[in-house]
Amino acid sequence: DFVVNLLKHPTFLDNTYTTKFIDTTADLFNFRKRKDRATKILTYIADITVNGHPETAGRPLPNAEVKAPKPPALRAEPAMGTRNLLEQKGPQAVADWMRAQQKVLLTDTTMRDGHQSLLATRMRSIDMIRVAPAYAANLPQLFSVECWGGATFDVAYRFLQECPWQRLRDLRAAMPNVMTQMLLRASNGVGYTNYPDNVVREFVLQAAKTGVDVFRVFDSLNWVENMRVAMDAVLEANKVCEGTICYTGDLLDPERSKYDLKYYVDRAKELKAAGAHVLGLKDMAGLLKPAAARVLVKTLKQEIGLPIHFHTHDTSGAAAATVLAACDAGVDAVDAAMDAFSGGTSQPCLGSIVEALRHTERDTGLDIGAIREISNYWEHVRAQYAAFESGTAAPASEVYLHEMPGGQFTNLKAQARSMGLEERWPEVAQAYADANRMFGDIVKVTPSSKVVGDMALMMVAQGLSRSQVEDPAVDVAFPESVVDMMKGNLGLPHGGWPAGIQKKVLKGEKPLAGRPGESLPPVDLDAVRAKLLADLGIGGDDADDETLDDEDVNGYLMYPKVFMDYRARHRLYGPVRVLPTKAFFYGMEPGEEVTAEIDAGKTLEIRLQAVGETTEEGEAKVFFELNGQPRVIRVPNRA
Ligand code: BTN
Ligand code: 3PY
Ligand code: ZN
Repeated sequence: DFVVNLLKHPTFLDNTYTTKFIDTTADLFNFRKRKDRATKILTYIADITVNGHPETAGRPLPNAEVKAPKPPALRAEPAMGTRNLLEQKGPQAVADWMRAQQKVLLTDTTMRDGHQSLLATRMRSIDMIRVAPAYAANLPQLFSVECWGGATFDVAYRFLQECPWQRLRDLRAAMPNVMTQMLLRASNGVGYTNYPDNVVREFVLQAAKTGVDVFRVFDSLNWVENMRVAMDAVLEANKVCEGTICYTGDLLDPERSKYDLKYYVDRAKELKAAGAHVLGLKDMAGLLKPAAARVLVKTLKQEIGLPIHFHTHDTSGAAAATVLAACDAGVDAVDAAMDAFSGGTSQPCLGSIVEALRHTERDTGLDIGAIREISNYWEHVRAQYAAFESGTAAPASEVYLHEMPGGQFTNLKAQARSMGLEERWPEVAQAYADANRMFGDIVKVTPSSKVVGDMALMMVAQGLSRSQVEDPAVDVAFPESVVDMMKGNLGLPHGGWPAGIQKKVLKGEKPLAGRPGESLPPVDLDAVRAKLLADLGIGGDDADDETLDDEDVNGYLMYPKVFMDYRARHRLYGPVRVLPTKAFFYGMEPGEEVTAEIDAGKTLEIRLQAVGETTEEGEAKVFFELNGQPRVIRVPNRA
């Protein structure tokens, strides 16, 4: 063992060792049996094959006919795109260029909001990275590819057992000519509550460094004051700052005058003053109707002068009409999802928007054949994720009642199902609307939407009406998230919180006076790094070849427990991100063979031979062939 350790030691291999090397290099004496990455991956497959994946148990299986997705052929060398412009001339030049275009610019959201809204954010990196070169080569005229942020960050660590930063890095490398775009919840980072200012700043700088070009920054209460730290960091990184207003209510409804034209123009002016290069208009629930879009886009174009990037969801089925109305009114860029990931709670259909605008003065110039090929790929990808389909089959005008964001809708439905409330969904929808009014008619988007959702589920589960919840004489144990929001930890909504409900929730405790970030002490980043190194045992004996980089520290700061759990599982299972999606979620069948590229050019050919009997100790023996060599893996049989 000693000799093996010695021969493999980098210092030895480098020829930089001295005679003192053996005395001073403690890890040479660490003979604990280490598992290599291939063994760890086999352990994962064995575990899933024997015990099933906790997330797909009891859910629909992919159709047996489903074939592995095959990315389209590359039609050309990647032509110059928006990313080249950003690199060469900077973010203001990108904004100027946008305004000078007659064509409508398109962002493809498939790799972020598309699967976040249709498949509970479960799309794995490998399915994105494999098609990314086809975007670069075949659709270089896209404005951007939204592929990071929102819920994708924590879901990657938490449920997909992969590093979100690595996804970004790989996508960036595979698509060097098209801008990547992320969704950033301003002071909430990619989390659910406000973080200290220096954590937000570091996160943005790291995201820019790893590969984000366009930052869509929004605040869940449209409080621009609470967006400055994030926006300033984007400006500091010299990336495109898309300062974003969230749309809610109904612009043309005189009864919803809280969110009238003046409200949006005022917010947009604040965002421009805060340094936004682009004005984002984020209709996260798909509430903006065509006639209102005409008025809103036209007015914002006139009054603000920034290029406008419109985002919506097709929950109602009417989103394409709104997008086309926005195009008529002069919107500069719009979001859409590739056909196979469009519609419903996702974005409207990219190919259809391209076709609708063809031969008009706003023709997008995108190659519809290339779109079809990429969408065909996505269709096969989507089929692998049958377990995560929500089963929502038709457009729903009910969205105008509850106003739930597309990304939340399917999640809340699943939550309701797990609480045995699925049959009572219409009540949940009504309670969501009631809770919103009770909180003063607020913007509902992550994380404020989650708070309203928590409240609504509680009201239905406990049979509480809005007036009972508001009644000081009725005892209510409010959800944690509601208390947090009423304390001011998500910031301030337009017009403040209704005094009555705030008083009842806080039980006499005083709410925060200012911006949460002001009162959160900065995190000592060096101390966090040192603690992490110690907790993970890096540099010590039992951490194998683990490392800790700046990306990891930033991941930990967003989600300490989620990150640590991810690292613990990584020790057991290794880089399972390289597995094909079906094997990852369902394990393998005897006789089945998969290929996994563990490093560039280094592949594992994995064949499952048989699942053997379970030993007296409760361990199942699983027989593999790895690159032609027999391997037996034992895993606990928990089934
Ligand atoms: C999770 O759901 O906890 C993350 C996905 C991977 C978890 C693996 S699946 C096999 C093993 N059994 C579990 O319950 N968790 C791990
Ligand atoms: C998110 O914050 O994840 C959203 O998609 C909000 O719309
Ligand atoms: Zn969205």
